[in-house]
Amino acid sequence: MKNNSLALIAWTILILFPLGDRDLGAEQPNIIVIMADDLGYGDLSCYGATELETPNIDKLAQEGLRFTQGYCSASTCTPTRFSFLTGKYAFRQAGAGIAPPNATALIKPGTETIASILKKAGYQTAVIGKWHLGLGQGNGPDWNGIIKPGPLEIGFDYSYLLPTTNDRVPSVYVENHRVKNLDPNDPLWVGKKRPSADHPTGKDPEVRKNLKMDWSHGHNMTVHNGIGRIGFFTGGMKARWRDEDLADEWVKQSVKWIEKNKDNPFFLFFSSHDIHVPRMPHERFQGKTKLGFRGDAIAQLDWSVGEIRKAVDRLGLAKNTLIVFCSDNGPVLDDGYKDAAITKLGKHRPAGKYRGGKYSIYEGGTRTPFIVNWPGKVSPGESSAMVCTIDMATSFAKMLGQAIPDNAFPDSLDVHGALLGKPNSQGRDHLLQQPNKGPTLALRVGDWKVLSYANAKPKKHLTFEKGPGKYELYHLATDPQEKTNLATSNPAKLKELLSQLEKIKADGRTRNF
Ligand code: NG6
Ligand code: CA
Repeated sequence: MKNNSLALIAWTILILFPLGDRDLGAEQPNIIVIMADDLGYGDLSCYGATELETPNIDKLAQEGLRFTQGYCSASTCTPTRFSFLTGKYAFRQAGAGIAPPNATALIKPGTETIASILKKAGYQTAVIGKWHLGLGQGNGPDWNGIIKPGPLEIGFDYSYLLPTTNDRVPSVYVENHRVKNLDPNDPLWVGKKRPSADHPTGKDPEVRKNLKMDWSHGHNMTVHNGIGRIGFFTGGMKARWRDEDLADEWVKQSVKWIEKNKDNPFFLFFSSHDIHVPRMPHERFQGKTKLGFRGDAIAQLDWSVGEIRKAVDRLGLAKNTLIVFCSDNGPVLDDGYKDAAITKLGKHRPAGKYRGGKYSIYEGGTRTPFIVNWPGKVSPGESSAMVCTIDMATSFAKMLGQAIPDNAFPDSLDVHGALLGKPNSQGRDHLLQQPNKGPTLALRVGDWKVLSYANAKPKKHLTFEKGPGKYELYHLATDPQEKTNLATSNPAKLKELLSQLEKIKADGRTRNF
């Protein structure tokens, strides 16, 4: 009898509170991931920059947790974003390097993503800003029709996109499945070849003379808004944006979307184009710093962060909103335009004390600003836990008690304790770092790091800071600047790390490394 009533109580509890995917005790904070573009470890005043000020991001850091060993998983955009969304290292995925203007959707419908798992956990989900993960299928996006698959097919409820990059055509917004403001009588064409002999390009001396910003390499095909671009496009005149207005637009659309979704848990991927080239911030930011347009674009990014926080505060959501600030790859100065990033650099060190930057597998390529802020939940301070943008998918799912399908997020580790600054929590003990594409890879295990250039056929401008030889080995704790290559003097360590690297490559997942 006693046993029966106990069983009855147990069943009643189970019916009322099913032990399903959701841990009912878990809170469901709104999650906003702000990902900057090409922002280096040393580019913010809260990370030691002295030549410019980033008050809003500094405040986010002061009131939150600032990581000194926060990483993105690659030193270019597409692979980092691919991994952030799918929890899978990009080198495992064919075609996950920098996506060209007409690239088709890299992440196939049905793939579990950070957005789809949060949707399952009851979140409304949106991506606003840079996409650069391809759209559509077959011969490329149907720019004049329904553009799919894209974010809406992999877990996002809403998308408002810069489809590729701000230096790649087409210079339009894609809202959900369509180019915004496209006049059907003025169709948009996007291609690799000059459409006609009289189509003006950035190479034509007469055109070049009058450019708003001159190019230094590449970026000399179609000219739009006085700036040469990668790729060609015609038409869609009413749909075209101005570079100067992009940041305002991301903020405006995000605030609108947050207002609309304030009553349910939401996940916003705020994907800023700042400070990617062409750095052409709004007129009100031009000249705001002494670092030229690169610094002014950082000021604009800082403003965007402030505006998002203001909206969250105004709507009374601050206490229930977890904000992560990160970057998609390390810094670069001349990435194809003459914007004075080098001549006005002065004492500023975009990668802080680290070696390398964008395109490189030295620390500067992937060790980037990483801040977690959740008032009342994440104690302010500094963390030296090793965390990576690739970990957010698993970590947020675990934080929410949401079950992860077995084949999902193979390289994404549960570091939610470290992200929230929980006592005795640990970050990663290892991390693979890649440039744009393999086979060049680096693996950090604890304080050791191996860089492998085996089989690499580096392209000219993508080999920024490649050292000599096939392998490099560094002890980061004593040599954070990766100056003393120990590959020859410590062959045992080299062998150990290389075999761990091979294991991660062969296993297809690192969850159980
Ligand atoms: C490179 C571009 C560079 C930038 C990069 C992608 C040239 C010469 N260089 O190929 O300007 O667009 O691709 O940057 O065209 S990323 O941050 O989106 O990965
Ligand atoms: Ca980038």
